[in-house]
Amino acid sequence: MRVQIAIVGSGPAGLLLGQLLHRAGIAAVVIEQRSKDHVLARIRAGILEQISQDLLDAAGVGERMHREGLVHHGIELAFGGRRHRLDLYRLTGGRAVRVYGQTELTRDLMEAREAAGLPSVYQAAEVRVHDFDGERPRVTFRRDGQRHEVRCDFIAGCDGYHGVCRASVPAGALRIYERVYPFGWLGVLADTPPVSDELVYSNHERGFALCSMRSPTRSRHYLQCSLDDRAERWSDAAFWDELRRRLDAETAQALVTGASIEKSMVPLRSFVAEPMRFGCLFLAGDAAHIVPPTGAKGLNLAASDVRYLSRAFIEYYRDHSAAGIADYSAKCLRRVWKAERFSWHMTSLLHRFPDQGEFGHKIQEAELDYLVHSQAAAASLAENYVGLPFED
Ligand code: RFL
Ligand code: PHB
Repeated sequence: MRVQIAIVGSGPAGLLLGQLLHRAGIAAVVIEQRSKDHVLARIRAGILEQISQDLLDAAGVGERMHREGLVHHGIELAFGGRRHRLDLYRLTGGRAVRVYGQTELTRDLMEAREAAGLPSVYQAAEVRVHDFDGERPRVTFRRDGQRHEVRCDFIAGCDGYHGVCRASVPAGALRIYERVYPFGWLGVLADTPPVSDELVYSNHERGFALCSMRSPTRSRHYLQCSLDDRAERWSDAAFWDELRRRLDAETAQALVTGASIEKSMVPLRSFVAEPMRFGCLFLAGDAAHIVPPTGAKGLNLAASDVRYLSRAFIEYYRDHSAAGIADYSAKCLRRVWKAERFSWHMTSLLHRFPDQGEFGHKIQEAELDYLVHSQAAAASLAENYVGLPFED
């Protein structure tokens, strides 16, 4: 098989890139190691910045997001037994975020790809990328016992943190920056109404908690937990009890409990691999960087990489210019590091760290108090939360 772009991975980054390229008349194939159902069963992110929404519109898949996604004009911070609202809309001069689950967005993109009859390979085994430092890169894989080869101009490595693309780059060519946090998040999805119209981020002495949602009838909650904890060890009753204890009285009272649909644990990590391009191989999304989920930036950063990458490819084929390709890594990384900073900062502000001591706790309290009483501090958080503007 011969295509212009071989996309490895059918997460949000790979699928969105495929759709944007298709609309520009560029031929791509998506190669994914898992099944469609497996990809769709992963419950992950839930908050879309405006730029991610705009990109879904540009890809022609925004219709259901506009219909079903919930626009949020604010978030709530709970600490010291009270809830404080940050009015994102007012603080940013009219910007907001939209609650729309990664599962839904992935489904919309998969359906659009299928409807357009675009080539995708699911359950591809032994996916390997070759010769990306030359001019004839290839991707090989096995499917139904047969070996396949895709020849292409460029490879887009959209295969997530554990993927094969970053791992195939010679170690000396990569610089890794990493911070592993001494805790994880335990997440529960349930068909219960959300506690509030907006997300509640809670800093509590027992640990961080987040009350989020997927719809007016489906809630998503998280608890800070220790790294050696396991989701299976938590009964639904134990989860709801612990969540209630970490919320202010008003929120705790509004909490409606019910059977969980999904329960999972995720460790928290900050990670950046530099650069994001090696010859004809481009890394995008989680393949290149990870943020702790506290700032809701993971999925949005994947979308922002794809925006730069799709433009670079379109410029290359339409205008015969390699400028976007040459700038890809540097442009992405400027945005990536700002999101890394914000995600690290939100994580540091809201979680209890084993070694923070009384001093560290007092500093957190002071900063939270500053945030809700200073227009300047609140505006800075709000600007980052709704997403920094693009610098093209
Ligand atoms: P994805 O979604 O991981 O997709 C990568 C795809 O590549 C496939 N793959 C391969 N395909 C072919 N060959 C190989 N060798 C392959 N290896 C892997 C995988 O099966 C997969 O289908 O990366 P992408 O597209 O960059 O999208 C990024 C987002 O998924 C990610 O940033 C967010 O979901 C991060 N994240 C969260 N972000 C938030 O903003 N809020 C959250 O609440 C939130 N929760 C999460 C998360 C990430 C998690 N991970 C990665 C463990 C919860 C979890 C559990
Ligand atoms: C989610 O709904 O899964 C979610 C929302 C906000 C975050 C992280 C996760 O900061």
